[in-house]
Parts: sequence; structure tokens; C-alpha cells
Amino acid sequence: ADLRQGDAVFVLGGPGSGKGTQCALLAARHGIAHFSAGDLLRDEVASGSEAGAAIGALIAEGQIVPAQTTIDLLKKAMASRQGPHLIDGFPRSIDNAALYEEQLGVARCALFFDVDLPALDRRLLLRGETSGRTDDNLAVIRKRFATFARTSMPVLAHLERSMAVHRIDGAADIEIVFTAAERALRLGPW
Ligand code: UP5
Ligand code: MG
Repeated sequence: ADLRQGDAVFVLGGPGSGKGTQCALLAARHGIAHFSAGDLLRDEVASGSEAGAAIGALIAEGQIVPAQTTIDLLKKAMASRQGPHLIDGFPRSIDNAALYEEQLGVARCALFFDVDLPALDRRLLLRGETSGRTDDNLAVIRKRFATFARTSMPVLAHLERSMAVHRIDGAADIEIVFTAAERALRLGPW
């Protein structure tokens, strides 16, 4: 692996684009630590804390949780593992990215999984049959797409000013996408 200790890699893409799937594979096959911002937020909701209740309400509306809340959860989780760190599903806004940079520095690079909306829709509705996620239903999926288009897509141009953003065709088969992700991270051979 050519990734250095301590390096953070942002793993981005629309709702259902395969961020979690690809990070799990990178973790299993290359031993890279995986931190899902969404999972950390859902864990906080499940804990029943007061902060968790506020987070749960935002997730159920497809809205973005305040940057400091997410960054505090990421910091706590990442402190328990040596880098490199795959940060899945964060930053989702320019505000998220700016606060992270202020407190944790510039990430090494970003991966962006590009998938068309109809395919994302199909994946999320299918997963919604079993996921138990409060946001995997038609009404909230629409809201997640709107937030993604309006607030999360602009973060790519922002990140490109300070790091490489690798755009990967995420509509292909899982193993094909994985090879492209390995290639972007220089985790050969292929
Ligand atoms: N699948 C995966 N890859 C496939 C492929 N190549 N071909 C066919 N199918 C494929 O995959 C989704 C589904 O597609 C699965 O069933 C999978 O098998 C299949 P997954 O890997 O889970 O995609 P992922 O991109 O991780 O989808 P996820 O739903 O997790 O994305 P979101 O970005 O919507 O969810 P996240 O958990 O990151 O965030 C949820 C909410 O939390 C946000 O809406 C927001 O309210 C909040 N949030 C914040 O506020 N701040 C944050 O920083 C993070 C989250
Ligand atoms: Mg995910």
C-alpha cells in the first residue's frame, strides 16, 4: 500500500453510490481503517442520547447534521485506530470540509463514486426492504437526492482546489468499481 500512516481519504458519492460497500472491501483486503460518518451518527441516535435525538430528526429529513457534531464523532473514532483513514460519507458540504480542514488538516485525496440517479433509486428502494434505515423510503430518498445535488456536489470543486479528487464510475459491478478504487489509491497490483 502506498498510503501513508495518518492520511485521510474522503470517500464520497450520492446516497447508495457504494461508499460503504467499497470501504468495507478496502478495509477487508488492504486493512485500511474505515469510518462511516453516517454509521457513527446512527450509533449516536441508537444510544438514546439527547444529541442523538436531534441527529435522528435531521437524518429522517435527509438533512446534514452540524459539522462540529460529525467531526467530534469522527475524531473520537479515528483516535482509536492508526491511519490511513477512509472517511465514508463526509464531508457533505463546503462548511463540513472547511471545519474539518481547520481542525484536522487537508486530507490526502478523495474518491467520488459516480452513479446515475435512477440506479441509486433502485438500489436504495431494494435495500430499504431490509435495512431498517429511517431514510430508505421513497419520500426521504427524494430529500437525500435534493440535499446531495444542492449541498454535497459543490464540495467536489471545493476539494479539488487542495487535493486530487478521483472520479470513479460507480455504476459498474462491485469488483470493477473496486479495482478502479484500488487504482486511484495506488493499491496494486491489478
Ligand atoms: N450496491 C453497492 N455497490 C453496488 C454496485 N456496484 N452495483 C449494484 N449494487 C451495489 O450501497 C447501497 C446499496 O447498493 C446496497 O444495497 C449495496 O449492496 C448496493 P452502499 O455501499 O450502502 O452505498 P452508500 O453510498 O454507502 O449508501 P448510503 O445509503 O450509506 O449513502 P448515504 O450517503 O445516503 O448515507 P450515509 O449513511 O452516508 O448518510 C445518511 C444520513 O446521515 C445523511 O442523509 C445525513 O442526514 C446524515 N449525515 C450527515 O448529516 N453528515 C455526514 O457527514 C454523514 C451523514
Ligand atoms: Mg453508507
